[in-house]
Amino acid sequence: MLRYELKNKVGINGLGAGVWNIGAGNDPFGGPTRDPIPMLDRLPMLAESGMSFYEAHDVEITAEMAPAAAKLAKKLGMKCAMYTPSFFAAPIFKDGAMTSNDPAVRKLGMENALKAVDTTVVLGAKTMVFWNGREGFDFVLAKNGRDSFKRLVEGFNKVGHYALKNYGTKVKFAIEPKPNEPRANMYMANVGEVLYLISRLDKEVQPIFGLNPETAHSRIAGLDFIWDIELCLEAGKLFHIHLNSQDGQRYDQDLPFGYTEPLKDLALLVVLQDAKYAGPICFDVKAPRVDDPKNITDILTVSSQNLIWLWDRALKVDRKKIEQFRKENRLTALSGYLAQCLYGK
Ligand code: GLO
Ligand code: MG
Repeated sequence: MLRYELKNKVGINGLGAGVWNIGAGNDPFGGPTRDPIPMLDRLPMLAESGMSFYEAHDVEITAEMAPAAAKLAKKLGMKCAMYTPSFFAAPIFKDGAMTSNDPAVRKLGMENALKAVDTTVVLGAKTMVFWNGREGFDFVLAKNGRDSFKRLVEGFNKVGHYALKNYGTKVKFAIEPKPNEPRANMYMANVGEVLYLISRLDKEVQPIFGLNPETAHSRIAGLDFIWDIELCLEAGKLFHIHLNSQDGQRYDQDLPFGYTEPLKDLALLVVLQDAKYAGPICFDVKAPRVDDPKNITDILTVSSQNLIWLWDRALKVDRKKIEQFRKENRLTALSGYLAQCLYGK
């Protein structure tokens, strides 16, 4: 069976994707265009698409399903790259989990988070991701922002201490920033904000907290994804990565990696290669509503193919030339050199 590998990648090799990436095709204005595929049936589909890793939320692969998922994955030669407590799908979390104004909702969020730590271990994943889903606000003064920040610190501290006590450093946490959608304004909107939050956690848990930056989330905010990645690397906090692409500052599209800004994606891979990034590389893409059921995994094939082409080209980028262009202050020429690496023979 084909399994994509990146040439000379340091550390963990192989690619990954979320089970939710091959969904039924809903969007905010229309229901499904494809029959939903049972979650466990999605694992062989990811494997057949060349993925070495799968990712899932607790509402997709529940704690009860986890032993069967782990067994099936083993049979398929796949691993779970990360697991996420869903703080955004159920109506009870409509105004957030850790930052809800309602203490009963915050309590339930915490219970789900701790349970998800246990399930992460059952699935054999080394990372649990927190995505800020509904942690935020639509109306100003709907929440007290300073209280919300304290609640996030308290919540992550609790989860961190629970993991350390029960599993040592077996499980690490990667917080995934996003500026908006589904909320008008989200807490943990960008990489800098999350790094600051981590710096306010208890000293003992800080080492097990890092980030999972996603290409589209930086681009929705008009921020440069490469700098976001460099900042995480500088802080030693690039625990995980979600690759995709985004066509401008609009709703979150989860398009195939490499589709909209290949030159920037090439430069991103140069940065990852030079930093010897050893963690997993996973896609967070969404099979579009218009794709027919039989082509549902095309988005993974296209993303993987683009990544491999760009990765190989990135390996050939002459780093000495980049240095030379910087020295001579020929920055437009540097951009032309990158274009040559991308488009030239
Ligand atoms: C949505 C996010 C979401 C997270 C996921 C992590 O915009 O990208 O899909 O990546 O909840 O498991
Ligand atoms: Mg994501």
